Amino acid sequence: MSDPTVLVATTGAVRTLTLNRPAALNSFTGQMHRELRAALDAAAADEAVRAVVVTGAGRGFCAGQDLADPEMAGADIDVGAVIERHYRPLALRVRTMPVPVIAAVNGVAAGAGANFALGCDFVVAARGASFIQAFSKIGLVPDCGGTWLLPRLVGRARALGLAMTGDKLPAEEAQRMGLIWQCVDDAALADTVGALAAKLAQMPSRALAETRRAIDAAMGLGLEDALALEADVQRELGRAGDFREGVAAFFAKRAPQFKDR
Ligand code: T3D
Repeated sequence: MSDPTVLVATTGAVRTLTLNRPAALNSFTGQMHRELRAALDAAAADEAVRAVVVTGAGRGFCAGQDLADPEMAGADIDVGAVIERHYRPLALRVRTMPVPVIAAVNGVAAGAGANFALGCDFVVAARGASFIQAFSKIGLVPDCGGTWLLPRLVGRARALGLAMTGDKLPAEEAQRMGLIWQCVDDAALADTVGALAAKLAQMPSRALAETRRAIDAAMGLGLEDALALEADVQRELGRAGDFREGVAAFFAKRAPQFKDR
C-alpha cells in the first residue's frame, strides 16, 4: 500500500490535515485529492470537530497540480475533466465546511495550492512562505476558485497582476495587500494557528459557517437582497440552541458552551 498523502491528527476539537508529499512540494495527485476530500468529508461529519487546519509537510505548502502525475497531467489529459473531477469539488468542499478552516501556509503555495489555501476561512502564513499564481507560466488560467477569489480578496487590478505575471508574492506582502489574514515569523506559525483554531473551536460553529455563507452570497447581492438574507439567516439562528446559550451565558457572566453544528 502506498504512503498516506494526507496525514490526519486531532487535538481536542481541532482536526489537522497535513499534505504529505514533501519531495514534490505536496503537489496534488489523484490519490492526494481523494484522500484530502475524504479527510475533509470526515471532519465535516464528525460532530466533535469544531475547527480544521490544513498545512504542508516539509518546506512547502502545496505546489498545485503534480505536473508528472499520469492520472492528472500530460499531453492527452482532458484538463477540464480534471478540474470538474477534483478541483471544483475541493473548492466547494472547503467553502461549505460546517466549521472554520484555517490554512497554515508553511512554505510556497503555487497554482491550485495557492487557491486552495486562499479559499480557506483564514490564511496564516509563515514569513518565509509565498503565493504564486503559476498558471500563466504553463498556459492556463487560475483554477480551484482563483478567478472568483482573487478579485474579491484584492480587487481586479491586483488579481490580474498576480494572475498574469505569475510572480512570487512573499507572505508579508500578501498580508499587506489583504490577500491573507496574517503573516507571522516561521517559528511562530504552529502556535499562532493552534491558538486561533482553539479559539474558533469554542465559538458557535453554525453561526460561523452561516457568516461565511452570508458574506460570500452578499458579495453578489444588492443591499436590499443582502438585508433580506441577513433576516432569513438570523431567523434560523435565533431559533437555535447556541443563540439561547450565548444570551444565557452573557447574563450569567459565564463562558458559553456552544454545541450547534
Ligand atoms: O490537470 C491539470 O494540470 C490542471 C490543473 C491545474 C492546477 C495547477 O495547479 S496548475 C499549476 C501547477 N504548478 C506549477 O506550475 C508550479 C510548479 N512548481 C514551481 O514552479 C516550483 O517548484 C515552485 C516555485 C513551486 C518552488 O520552486 P523551488 O525552487 O522552491 O522548488 P523546486 O526545486 O522547483 O521543486 C522541488 C521539487 O518539487 C522538484 O523535484 P526534484 O527536482 O527535487 O525531484 C520539483 O520538480 C518538484 N515539484 C515542484 N512543483 C511540482 C513538482 N513536481 C510536480 N509537480 C509540481 N507542480
